[in-house]
Amino acid sequence: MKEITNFINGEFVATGNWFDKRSPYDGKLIARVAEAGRAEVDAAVTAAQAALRGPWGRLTVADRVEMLHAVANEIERRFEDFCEAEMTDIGQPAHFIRHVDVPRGAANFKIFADVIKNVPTEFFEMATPDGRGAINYSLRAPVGVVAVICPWNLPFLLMTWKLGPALACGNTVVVKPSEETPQTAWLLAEVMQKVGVPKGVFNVVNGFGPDAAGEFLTMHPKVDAITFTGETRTGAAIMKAAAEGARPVSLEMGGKNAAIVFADCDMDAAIEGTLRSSFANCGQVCLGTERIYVERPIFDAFVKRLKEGVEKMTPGLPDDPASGMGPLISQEHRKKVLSYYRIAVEEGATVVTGGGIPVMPEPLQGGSWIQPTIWTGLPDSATVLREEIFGPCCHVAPFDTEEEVVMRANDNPYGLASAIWTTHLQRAHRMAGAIQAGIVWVNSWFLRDLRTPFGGSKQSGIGREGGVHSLEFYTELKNVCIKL
Ligand code: NAD
Ligand code: 6OD
Repeated sequence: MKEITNFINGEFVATGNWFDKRSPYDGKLIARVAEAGRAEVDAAVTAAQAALRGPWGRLTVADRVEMLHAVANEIERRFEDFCEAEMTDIGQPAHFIRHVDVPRGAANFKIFADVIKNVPTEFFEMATPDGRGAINYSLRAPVGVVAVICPWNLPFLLMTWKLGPALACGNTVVVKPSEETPQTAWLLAEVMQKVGVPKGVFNVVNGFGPDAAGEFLTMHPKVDAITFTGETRTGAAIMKAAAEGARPVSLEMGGKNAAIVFADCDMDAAIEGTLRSSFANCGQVCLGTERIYVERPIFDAFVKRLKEGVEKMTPGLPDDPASGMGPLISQEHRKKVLSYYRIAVEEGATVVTGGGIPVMPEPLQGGSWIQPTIWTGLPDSATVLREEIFGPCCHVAPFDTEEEVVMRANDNPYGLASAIWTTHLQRAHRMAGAIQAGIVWVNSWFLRDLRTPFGGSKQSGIGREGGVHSLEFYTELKNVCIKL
């Protein structure tokens, strides 16, 4: 049995308390995880604070860049280990993990190393009353100890997406992986140790959220900033924790994203894109589209083709090349998603396909498998059109005009992402401007250069990270004024 420990001040640390990590595809125990209590969280934060004053704090930008490239290279060398860990933790098809999650994780270290290497500074010359003048320039200093609170849906990608910029900017970190997906943070600790990242710079504490490792970490007075990805409700709790000591937060939270399909779209591309945007990773992607609006003349044809596509998605194990979809992360999450499946029907939905649990062969019956589901026929006020479900499901509704669909898409508490399918150039630009979301895709989905800003509007987030935008959160910008 694998035993996953914490990583504090450069050492792997077990504790007296262990919790179980079970496989999403058969429910079997795959690891036990050492839970960090208050003492371990305190030790991790204290080590991170001390490391700021140690060798790490004295490295030049060039040294840090070299170290981050070494981290990325070592992840690439151990690519198979990371894929295996991620596949067993989240149970999704290998191609998604091999082509998106793990490679993007390594890229997160390289890209932010390049960002910090190339960041310019501003410089102003000013007049002074004595005529000698002065110069002003800006310096970026690390914020300090950053708490990184991670979700389970794309664990490695979303953890490294925060670690890359945090470390590039010279901060030290304490990471709290999701209790559902502890493996890749543990492997990353081995990588950090191997490439010689100084003790205390990178720490991992395992455990749960409320009244546990997550809360102990975000409430810790020596934490200088908190970066979080997860549910909106949790983000609100973290904001409250951050208010104690007036610490900055970066929050990437839930979504209820709309895909909008115009009659002038390339239908094949729109179908392929919507199958991915609503069902990839078993619907467990914050950017996923659970609300689909289709222009009325192509509505029936679109629903028919989407249904055909969904019914071809056979569930299977990650290493089965025929698998179109893995299970949900846990039995608990399946209960939540199934409760929305019930509510949709109670509120009058037509179930186009799915709606329940698939029959799986032994030994997969203990897994949290679920049928991908399409609904039609609900008003925009229906529960499944307002609340984030985070499962493989979507509702498809017809619309008649551009103005109407903009209003309906925006009439939602979330504002993370949107996908527009059209071949009409002016309309694409109009829609991109009108939709309230942090990212608007036109004729694509989940395509983003890591140098661009990423984040949500409304209840989907606070702040933007990505490329130079990450510097706003992970550094303190200070002005230096020198009298000549
Ligand atoms: P979650 O909010 O339940 O948990 C996220 C993390 O927060 C976990 O590590 C958890 O242990 C920790 N946590 C929970 N309560 C806490 C507390 N009171 N104090 C400190 N830490 C606490 O989210 P999840 O279920 O792991 O992830 C799914 C959610 O994440 C979805 O809502 C999804 O939309 C969102 N998400 C958003 C983005 C984005 O970029 N906007 C990306 C991925 C996932
Ligand atoms: O594009 C990314 O790197 C990013 N942060 C994706 C988020 C996916 C959410 O599930």
